[in-house]
Amino acid sequence: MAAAYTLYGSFLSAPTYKVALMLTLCGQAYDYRHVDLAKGEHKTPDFLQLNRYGQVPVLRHGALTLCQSNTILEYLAEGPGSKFAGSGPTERQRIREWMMWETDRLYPGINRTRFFERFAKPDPAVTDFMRKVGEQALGVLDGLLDGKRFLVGERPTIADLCVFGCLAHMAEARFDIGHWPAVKAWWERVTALPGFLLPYDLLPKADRDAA
Ligand SMILES: N[C@@H](CCC(=O)N[C@@H](CS)C(=O)NCC(=O)O)C(=O)O
Repeated sequence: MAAAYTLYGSFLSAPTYKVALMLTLCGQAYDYRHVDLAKGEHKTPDFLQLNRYGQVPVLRHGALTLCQSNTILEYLAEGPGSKFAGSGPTERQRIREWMMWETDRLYPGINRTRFFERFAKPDPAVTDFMRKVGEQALGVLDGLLDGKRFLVGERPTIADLCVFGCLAHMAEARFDIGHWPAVKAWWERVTALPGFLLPYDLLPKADRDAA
């Protein structure tokens, strides 16, 4: 029998990882469909029916087809992931602020730099520019995590899963987490959550049905 959720993504993709991590930490089984970005499978007419932006991830749940990883985290937090939703309107607002900031500053700084380092190899000045964006964002994150266990409140929320997912491949972009001690301490708290897995341990390289 098909699982309630089907995740379309790539094992190389940080936003795919965010959604897979959330589903896993919430104990939700999902069927997985590998989308080969190198072959352009995300730009085919069939895939564009799932995600008009031509990107992974996509999550299907019953009649709903969802894209944009951070909004998928919010969707899941309204259902089986309620323990990651934050409590009360103020915490939920702070969570949304973190997720907007991640999209605005952290994701480009870290994951564009990784894309340039690993795949695109543009003029080094381009990579250096994005690296500085990433370093600046990591400095902000480090300052705001100083003395705190998690980003919002006392418990992990989708803000932590969003920001962690964004940082998970930072070493591939040659960011050394040792330069940001509060980020490193928080990283260790997130990776200690029950059921936690790093991206390459979590995401398959081919289609996989839930057990
Ligand atoms: N804001 C989107 C970003 C998704 C994204 O950038 N996905 C990449 C893979 S990591 C992708 O599909 N890139 C192909 C493209 O944009 O054409 C999200 O969070 O879901």
